Amino acid sequence: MTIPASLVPLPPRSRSIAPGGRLLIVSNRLPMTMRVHRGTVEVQRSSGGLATGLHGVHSDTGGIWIGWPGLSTEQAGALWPEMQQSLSAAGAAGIPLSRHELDGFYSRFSNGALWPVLHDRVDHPAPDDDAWALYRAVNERYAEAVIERLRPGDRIWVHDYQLMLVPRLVRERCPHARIGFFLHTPFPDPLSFATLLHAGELLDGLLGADVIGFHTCAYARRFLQAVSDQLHRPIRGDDVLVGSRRIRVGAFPMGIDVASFDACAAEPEVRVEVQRLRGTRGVARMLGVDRLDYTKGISERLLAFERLLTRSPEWRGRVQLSQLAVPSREDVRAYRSLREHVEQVVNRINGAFARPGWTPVEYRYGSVDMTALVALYRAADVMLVTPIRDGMNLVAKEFVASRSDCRGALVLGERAGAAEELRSSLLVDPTDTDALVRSYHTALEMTTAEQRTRMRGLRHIVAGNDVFRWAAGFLETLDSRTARRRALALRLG
Ligand code: ADQ
Repeated sequence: MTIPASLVPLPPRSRSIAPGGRLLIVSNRLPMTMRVHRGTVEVQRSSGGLATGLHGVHSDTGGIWIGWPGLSTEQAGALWPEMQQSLSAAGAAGIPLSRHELDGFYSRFSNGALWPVLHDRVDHPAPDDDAWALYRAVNERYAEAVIERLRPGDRIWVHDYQLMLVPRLVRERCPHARIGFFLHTPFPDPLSFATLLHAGELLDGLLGADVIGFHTCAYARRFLQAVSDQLHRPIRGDDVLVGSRRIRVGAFPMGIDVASFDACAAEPEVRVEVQRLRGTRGVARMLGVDRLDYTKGISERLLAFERLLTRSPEWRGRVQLSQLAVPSREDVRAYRSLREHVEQVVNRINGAFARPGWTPVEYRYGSVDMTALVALYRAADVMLVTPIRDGMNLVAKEFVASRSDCRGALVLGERAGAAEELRSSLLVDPTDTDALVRSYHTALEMTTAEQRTRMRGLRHIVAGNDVFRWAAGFLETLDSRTARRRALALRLG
């Protein structure tokens, strides 16, 4: 099979999202978290990238967001109906999941088996039959929730690796539905993907969609190769042929809410916090901000920092690495081990090099709000975004959007999806410790003139493709692909 060279990112045609029908968004988690407090239900809205990007089209079209509300059925207990009512008022529908289902579907299959393979790690434990059965059953539950609410003319947009069977399950029952799917992770080498038990069923699950989107052209190409190798489906240009259907596979690089970061960076509270953070003059600040995940390269980054201090004593007392790690998937063993490992390395570096008035690594395990995050980005001289593999990595884009002062240097791992766009960062192989150390030196010694030139280039790219354009671009492609079907559905009522 020849993979077309024409898999270029599809540029969105406009900022506005065409009124192409109601949007049913389907994601593992809802953009709000429910909590039971003193016998009543509380709803907390999330401001994550996906929620921000899709908020407009969701509310403008009277859409429904379908997903898990963050509470097991055991935790919700008798309050589940009340919770569903609050969600419904907010344009959402909650999928009830028990602790057992969450353990099998989410922790063991999605995060224990599928996530590592999608990041090209083949040393993963094989999923057990029970975990796969629960993944299937929960995907069926999501599909059922979509089918129950589907009306003629609706669009369905399914998100991410937890729900790869949903497009096929909906298609089987609703052959004329208009379905898009977006994968937020990388798509790996087809041979890595083939090591996963049930790889073929997962690929086939995705082929229920009309449009399948990835962050980069490379992921889209690998997906087409996997479909050709494993399912022997014909490929024409960027399309997969399944019977009479043509499925569009394309790159839609996700952006962030650039205007919000830019505006936040100008807030007086941020300025005050930046002054405080910069503290001691003459100490350069390096920064890492990540979910605590083994794909983010946190240990490798710390080891390179240790090597910098060991081999270049002139930096001792003159540089500090601030690492912020947001807790993640603590019920999966690999994540608990990673947390212990990172803490050990931090303690070892601080134990070996700290002196009165200077701590080499400042490590924080927790989440911060947007004001604190933007202040950290603004106070940094060097931003380290060095994942081993990453679908996109929005932190790199957030850093750039926060730097209206055009200062600071970005060290970016070449295997993050963002590296396809952010070419004027300092690109580095995140697994090569010496290369990382060299990039730290280059970043720390970069002149302000060079920082400005590079940052201008980066800001141009980030501003040109924000999260609203990303959503509009994907939905416009889905609309143009399915326009005839929509017209027919509306005529037939
Ligand atoms: P993640 O791997 O979670 O998601 P990433 O792109 O790294 O996503 O973004 C993480 C988000 O969490 C950023 O918005 C960042 O600001 C925030 N964050 C991180 N640490 C934080 C902290 N301590 N406190 C507060 N906020 C923090 C997946 C894929 C990515 C892909 C995204 C979007 O793995 O590759 O970019 O989805 O598609």
